[in-house]
Amino acid sequence: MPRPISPLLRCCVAAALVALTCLANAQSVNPRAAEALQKLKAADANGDGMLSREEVKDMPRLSKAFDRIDADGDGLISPEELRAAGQKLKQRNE
Ligand SMILES: [Ca+2]
Ligand SMILES: [Ca+2]
Repeated sequence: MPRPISPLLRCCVAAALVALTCLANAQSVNPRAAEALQKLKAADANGDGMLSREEVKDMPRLSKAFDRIDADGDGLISPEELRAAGQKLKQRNE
């Protein structure tokens, strides 16, 4: 006869499930970041993972904010710079 699952074990499983759900939610809570990265990939014409001024010229908002986003001033927007800019924007909106 199988032993019944102990309440403690059941509790642990439930906690783990809750933790997993939270983790999944935390990842999907940021669709904007995912969207931004997707856009970056789509706009990255030469596929170097960076956005040049030329590559963002069809995105007026990005184009306008180019100098602000390009933190190190190398004339290219890296994913990190885009992420940092997005975070700053988020902080301002909060
Ligand atoms: Ca590029
Ligand atoms: Ca840069």
